[in-house]
Amino acid sequence: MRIEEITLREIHMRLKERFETSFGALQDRRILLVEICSEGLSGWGEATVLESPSYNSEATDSAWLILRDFLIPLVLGKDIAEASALERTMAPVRGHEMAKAALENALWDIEAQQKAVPLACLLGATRSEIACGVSIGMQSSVSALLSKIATELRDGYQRVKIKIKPGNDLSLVQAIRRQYPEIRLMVDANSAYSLADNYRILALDSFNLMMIEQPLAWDDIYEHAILQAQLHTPICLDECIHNAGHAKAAIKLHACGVINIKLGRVGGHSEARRVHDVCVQSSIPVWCGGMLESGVGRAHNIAMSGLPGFVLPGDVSASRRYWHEDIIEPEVEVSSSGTICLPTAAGLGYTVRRSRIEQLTVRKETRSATPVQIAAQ
Ligand code: OSB
Ligand code: MG
Repeated sequence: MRIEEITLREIHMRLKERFETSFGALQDRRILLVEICSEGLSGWGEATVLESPSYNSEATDSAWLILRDFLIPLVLGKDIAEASALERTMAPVRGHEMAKAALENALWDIEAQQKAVPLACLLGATRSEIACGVSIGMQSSVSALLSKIATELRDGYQRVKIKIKPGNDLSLVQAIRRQYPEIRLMVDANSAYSLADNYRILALDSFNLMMIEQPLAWDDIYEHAILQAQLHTPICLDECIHNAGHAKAAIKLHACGVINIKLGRVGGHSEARRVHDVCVQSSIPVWCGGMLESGVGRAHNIAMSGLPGFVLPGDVSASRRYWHEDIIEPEVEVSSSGTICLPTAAGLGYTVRRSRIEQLTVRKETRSATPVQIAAQ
């Protein structure tokens, strides 16, 4: 696959509802999309950055700069045999996983189209539908949270995740468990706690939570191991797992019982699959995390979630939970039993709505490779 042309663009999309976590609130998304053109095919990827470096160290503007000035120049014009080989070409750039994932995933889309198979099949999917949960942002009151949960359960979602922070934790879980003693429930702290307030986390241990996601620092593994030793509830690591090496270390240290995999956080499908494989080998269940993606990022998440280790419901939900109008067709829909059917068309399996994307674009840069030089004989 010769990488002939790359278009980097920023689109603006407003979430239907403000999404609040322990690190802040989000509503107006500045989403980066990458389109690669190769041998008559076009592939799409999304850099799943937030607007500020509050979840990880990347952000919309830093990813734009790294892509434009470093990654695109490295890959443009290269002839790459398989999408999984693109990592090596981008290796001179350290970190910036979300920027890299946008490019690598776009190439996976192209490779799947070239081979005329759905991306999920190319990645090694073993299922035809995936299980879906929801991640509910912090609400203005307990009753608002309870009514939100009621809506999501009515829509069929298989598990509920709520966001917590110190002081906004035990009371929420108690209230939910009073009304719903049995639902599959979990909490995500987005690194809002330290070992000094471990008692707040320990207080959640008796509520039959499926897991407690990233209670401690975004870049810590060791202290999570200390906390896990005090808890029955499995810890799920999110922020601190950037590659298969981190996953191995976390598992060996008993720092977690579950890992969520986000394509952007680990740098794309190749590394995501390695993290998946490490977890499967150690019997650590995984699920697909979300970053409030547009349809492009969501379609990649859906394809990845077909792998055999994704045994728990992911934060992969319907387009209409996020957007009035998504940028893919058909929009992602969730069945009344809380599942998404893997698409059967080649590549991403959804049609990218070019005209809609054009309307939402606020900046765009296209770089073309110079034509192949005919070597002098
Ligand atoms: O920690 O999983 C997280 C959104 C933005 C940043 C981090 C996280 C989240 C979510 C939302 O929980 C998941 C989704 O519905 O896309
Ligand atoms: Mg999380």
